[in-house]
Amino acid sequence: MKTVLTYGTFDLLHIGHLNLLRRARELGDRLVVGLSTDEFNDEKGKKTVAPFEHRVQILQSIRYVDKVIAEHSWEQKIADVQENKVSLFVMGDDWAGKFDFLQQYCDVVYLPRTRDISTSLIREAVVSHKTEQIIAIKNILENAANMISEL
Ligand code: C2G
Repeated sequence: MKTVLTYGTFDLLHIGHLNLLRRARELGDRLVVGLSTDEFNDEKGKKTVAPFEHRVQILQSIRYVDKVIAEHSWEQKIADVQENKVSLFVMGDDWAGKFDFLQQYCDVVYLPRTRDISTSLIREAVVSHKTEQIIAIKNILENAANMISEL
């Protein structure tokens, strides 16, 4: 039984996350995901939209994910590898080299990130859509005010 381990925030789940989870799972027989808690994301300086409990349920419903554990700190990875009898640690290559210290406990692989998608891009798209809506409403109100003033 080859167990694969990966970590992440997985906020506003998107195809980049799914590609990573699928490829990680395909490298073994089961996939354990260390999911960053809201408190740990504060420590990472990462703002999230979905709370930890929602992100847990979403990950648990993905067919590639066999087990979700909480990621509370940077220091828990060695213990997680040992407790879960992990053979392979996988991360996207934006983390390349950062977790090579795990090589004395298991194999370490960095997979290419999926291009042109990220949680921040999604957030920006929502904000710009909202801005367009606000501008459209403002124009409608101005037109209405002009029509009323001409009555
Ligand atoms: N990812 C990807 N392609 C993207 C976006 C993300 O392959 N377009 C990968 C990342 O490389 C990471 C995983 O998806 O391996 C989860 O990404 P995040 O939720 O952003 O994880 P991060 O905040 O980087 O947390 O201890 C490690 C940290 O918890 C990693």
